[in-house]
Amino acid sequence: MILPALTEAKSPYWRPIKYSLFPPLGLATLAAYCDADDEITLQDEHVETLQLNDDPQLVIIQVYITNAYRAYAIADHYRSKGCYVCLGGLHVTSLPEEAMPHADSIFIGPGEDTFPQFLKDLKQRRTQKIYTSQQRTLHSIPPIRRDLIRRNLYLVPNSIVVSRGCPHHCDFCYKDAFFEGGRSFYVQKADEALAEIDRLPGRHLYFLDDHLLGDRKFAAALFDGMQGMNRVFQGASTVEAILRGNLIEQAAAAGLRSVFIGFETFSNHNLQQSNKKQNIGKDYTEAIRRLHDLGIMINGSFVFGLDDDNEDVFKRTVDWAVNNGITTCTFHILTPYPGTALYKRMQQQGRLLHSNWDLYDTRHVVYRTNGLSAEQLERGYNWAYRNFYSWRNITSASLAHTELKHMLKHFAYAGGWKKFEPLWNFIIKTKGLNQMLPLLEAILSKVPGRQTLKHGPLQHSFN
Ligand code: B12
Ligand code: SF4
Repeated sequence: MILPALTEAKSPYWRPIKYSLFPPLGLATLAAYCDADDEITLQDEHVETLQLNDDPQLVIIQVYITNAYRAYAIADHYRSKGCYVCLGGLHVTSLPEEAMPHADSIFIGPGEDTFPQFLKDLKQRRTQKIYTSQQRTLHSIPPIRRDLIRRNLYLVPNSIVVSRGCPHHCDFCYKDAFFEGGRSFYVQKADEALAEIDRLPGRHLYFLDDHLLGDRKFAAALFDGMQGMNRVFQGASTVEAILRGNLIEQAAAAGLRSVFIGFETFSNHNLQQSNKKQNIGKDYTEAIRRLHDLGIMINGSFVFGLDDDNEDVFKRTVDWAVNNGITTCTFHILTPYPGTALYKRMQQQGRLLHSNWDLYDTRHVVYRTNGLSAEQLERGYNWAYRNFYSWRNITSASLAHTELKHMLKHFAYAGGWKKFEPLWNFIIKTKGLNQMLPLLEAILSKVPGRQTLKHGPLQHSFN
């Protein structure tokens, strides 16, 4: 099983630490369907040199848009040796015709139904060329084969997903294309998710779900079950879910210490055009206040290059993020991924500049822009990263908090993430990454925020 490196691995943008965060969870999920005595190796090119001199019976490759060319080359290599090659993942689902010549079988959509079916077919020597996911459920799936993951190579070995997809339909997102033809948002049973959490050593968890608070009933049961498990965790949510009801308080009580939020843009026109309905008319600053009162750090995500953007969007965004005490920011240049509604719209308008997938990495402009030139957009994007992560702004943003502990955590987290690259590279080389986990857990420890002090019961589960 192989996760080929994203092409970015050979570019000046490459940050080894970013790609040593999470193990290949998708492949480890699929491995669980193999027989216990099958001999499996799971290779992740982001953290190790691939060994391609073997002759396995079966080769499983996960294809993202910016590792597609590398994935096809590896697939061709194994097919020339007579191995059976399967390709699947987001990019194969978007462009099956492109992937097909490089594989014996391709897989469209999530693999929890198609992969076990394929394994049965393989045993009976009647495999098909295309497998399309139809039954969408996470109920009673076998435990992820975490034994295949070399934990010491990752900063966050405990990544976990307890749902698939998302209830929303933003037009730039892969989600609708990937889940076409079936349910596009579904969750595990809460007790099965809790059992998976129980199997993970240590305290820290990173939920990779698109929207951890997306199914309120499930999320409430999950957070309820996590009370007293002594975990600290990170995850993603929308502004809307944070503002509604008291789910976010339950998440904080269960150990949520940092949340990824897609703010994307401050323009209503941009939100409407992107079909990001859940953000329209929502009070971003109120959501931030609520999170900060709970001592939760924020990773804000922003997209540049939407049609209503002009040259001042970069400064406005950075200033807003700093003034509002956002801990880390992820900036993206709008990227029309094949299969998305955005891609179709741009294609109809003749705005796509090329199909060099290596450059579809949210760092390059691959479409004809509207309010900004391509050069302004790329320059502004790079400026925003440099400026937001300047020591000056890291300090100013830290000082936006009311609690001293939150200020210090913010400073350590943002500075540690962006300012010590050579140190991270050294730690990666000496294979000591997971020894840094206690430090991360300490940074994610509880801040006695204003809200939490008011409510007695929330206080004692975690510290
Ligand atoms: C973790 C993650 C990362 C990690 C990836 C490392 C890793 N080891 O996986 C890191 C931090 C490196 C990363 C970086 C980026 N990411 Co990212 N990331 C994710 C995230 C949050 C989770 C992936 C995951 O583990 N999912 C859970 C597992 C269970 O699902 P899965 O991997 O898809 O596998 C299932 C199926 O795809 C299928 N399958 C997969 N392969 C195969 C193969 C076969 C043979 C079969 C049968 C089935 C199959 O079966 C699996 C089980 O159902 C996803 C969002 C998401 N929810 O998936 C975004 C996501 C993949 N990232 C995305 C983006 C845009 C990026 C960045 C460009 C962002 C940036 N500007 O930095 C970069 C670079 C990526 C690139 N250049 O392409 C987009 C990709 C869009 C696209 N069309 O490719 C996603 C979908 C987020 C989004 N909502 O837009 N990312
Ligand atoms: S909320 Fe996020 S994951 Fe959901 S559709 Fe929009 S961009 Fe995709």
